[in-house]
Amino acid sequence: MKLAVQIAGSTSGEQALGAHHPRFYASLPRLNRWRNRWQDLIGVCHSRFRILLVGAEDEENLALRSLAAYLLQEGMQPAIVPYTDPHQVGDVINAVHNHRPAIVALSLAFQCLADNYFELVRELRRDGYRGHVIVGGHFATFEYLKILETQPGIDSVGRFEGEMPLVHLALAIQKGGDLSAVPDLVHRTASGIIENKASQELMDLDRLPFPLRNRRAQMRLGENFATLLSSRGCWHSGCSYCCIGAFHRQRSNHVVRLRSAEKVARELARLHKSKGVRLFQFHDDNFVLRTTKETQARISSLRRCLQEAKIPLARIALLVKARPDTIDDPVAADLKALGCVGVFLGVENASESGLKALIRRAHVQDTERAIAGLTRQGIGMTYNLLIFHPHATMDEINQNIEFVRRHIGIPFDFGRAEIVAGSPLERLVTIEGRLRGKWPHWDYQITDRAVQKMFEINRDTFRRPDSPYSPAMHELIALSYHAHALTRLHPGPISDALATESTCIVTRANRFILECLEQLRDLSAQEYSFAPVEELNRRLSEGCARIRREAWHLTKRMERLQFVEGIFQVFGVREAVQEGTWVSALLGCRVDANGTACGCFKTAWRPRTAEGCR
Ligand code: B12
Ligand code: SF4
Repeated sequence: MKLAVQIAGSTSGEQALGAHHPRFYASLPRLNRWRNRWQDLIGVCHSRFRILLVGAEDEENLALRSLAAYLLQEGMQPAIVPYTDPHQVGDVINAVHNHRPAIVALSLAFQCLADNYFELVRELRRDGYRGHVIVGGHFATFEYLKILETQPGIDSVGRFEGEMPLVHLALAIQKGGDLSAVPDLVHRTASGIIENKASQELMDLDRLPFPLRNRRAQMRLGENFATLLSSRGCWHSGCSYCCIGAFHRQRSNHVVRLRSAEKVARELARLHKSKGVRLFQFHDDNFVLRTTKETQARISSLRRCLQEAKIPLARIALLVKARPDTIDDPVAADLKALGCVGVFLGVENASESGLKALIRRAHVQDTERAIAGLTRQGIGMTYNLLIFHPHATMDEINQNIEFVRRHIGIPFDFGRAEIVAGSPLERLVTIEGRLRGKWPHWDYQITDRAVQKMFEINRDTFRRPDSPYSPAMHELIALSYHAHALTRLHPGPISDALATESTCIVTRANRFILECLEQLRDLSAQEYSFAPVEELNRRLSEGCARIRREAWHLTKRMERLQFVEGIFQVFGVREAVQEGTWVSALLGCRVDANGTACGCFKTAWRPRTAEGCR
């Protein structure tokens, strides 16, 4: 079994957390046993306090890695082990055996994973772990009481940002175990659950060390990839389904804090120079600020700092998140100039009533303006529609369907506004007496019966556990971002041809999904019957399998181009690649005598341009 624990034993703050070589992992248990015995013998094991950080790592988890960097800076010895699904229990238990931490710190950001984490704690305790177990993150921050009341294996909850509580907890345990002065900590004592004082101090983001990274960068969309943050919190902090506002507001008046452009540029430059990262995903809730003026000033300082750090902007590509009401033509142009190739646009609903119900404080015309501006700049987009919410109506759903039709070339997803702890929606459905389900998995009834029925059929079709719909949509989103990153980082006619094909695939896929969505809507107007639901399932299975096949083939061709260009870059003749007819033949692309992309051999029967697909 691959042991995924990553030892952070070095004193250097930027030292990578681990090696990715399989032999390194295989040798870890034995090496660690010897190291631990040796340290026990010579009595050095207490010089560095060991903490094991556990959390979902679909990619480098910035919560775990920020905490690990801070602990390391404060003289502790952190290690990270990923835990995304129950199959990884063994990895965590092995990590506990090898690292022998005094504290196991679990990041419980995702409410949907809470049960898995509770089971993990039970397993750890069954396995004999006697150290301190603390949980933190968004879900734990709000549900600390229920967690401590129902989960005897968990000793404490660190609320809000975890740097302070974790370090103070470690110091308190080292000094004998009086936890009463640990800020933002809620803990179990013999006399009951005690809620310590909230810390008065807000972390200065510029004084935090950079998150600890793996030795090698991850690959995403065929490029070396990293995630990073230029801020914490959200200036809007109001949406009904979101807990970010409460997470920051319950502690201070600062709902959003920005890192300085210098620090962001320095972190980005370090990742680019030391790990060859070219694709950066900013996980800020809103990379784009409230007003055009603020955003323009911010982007211009970021550009200046990147130029000072000698980062050629043409060699990097950025993915960011933004609210539509913050994007106009000047902002879109600035994003483009900074290297932005994709925006996760917070559309959320394409009707005025839906936006109001979700407390977005934005309008459909903002979304239309943002899409037009980003399209003019050639920046890719993707969005999500929360068509199901407590007060959704069929009229709203129809408006959303029309919106998708108007923007058929943009990959999207749709779903229900889920109840997460700390969100205004949680309060709303509780007050209205419509909360259903069992903690931590809340459910609710939609007021409009037809919409509720549509949601239920959606659960049995698009969202049934083995439905290929979600993977297909994720792959389409990735395909579209991939194409946009390709045209920026590998400009040339072949990239353009592949990007055109990507738009064609997305457009065809969206047309198909739209038809299925309409079928779903029509089913909700009829008496529920098994056969038509099964028919929709069959249609979805076949259609999504086709979409995934097409997306996969095109992705492979894009990766091949990136690979070939990578080789030619070594010899300094990267530009020659996209002009070589043998390369276009290899990749199945046709480039005409003027060097313009004009379609694809394999798909010659299809329209040759994205426009043709519409
Ligand atoms: C990046 C991200 C993702 C990535 C995950 C990357 C990874 N971890 O591998 C991806 C895109 C995969 C993702 C997916 C999902 N996400 Co998400 N995601 C985020 C996002 C935007 C940033 C998280 C982050 O890195 N923050 C930066 C770090 C530094 O801040 P932090 O996470 O708050 O961590 C600090 C504190 O929370 C605390 N802390 C954290 N852990 C611990 C542990 C201890 C012991 C202590 C003491 C403190 C502590 O200290 C940290 C440092 O100060 C957040 C929003 C946000 N602003 O945080 C949403 C967020 C966490 N996601 C959310 C959701 C709902 C989801 C999905 C369910 C969406 C969906 N419908 O599919 C999925 C679930 C994924 C899964 N694994 O099952 C919600 C969670 C709400 C909830 N309570 O459940 C959030 C809050 C977004 C929101 N506005 O509602 N997500
Ligand atoms: S959904 Fe986004 S914009 Fe709305 S409050 Fe949450 S982070 Fe802010």
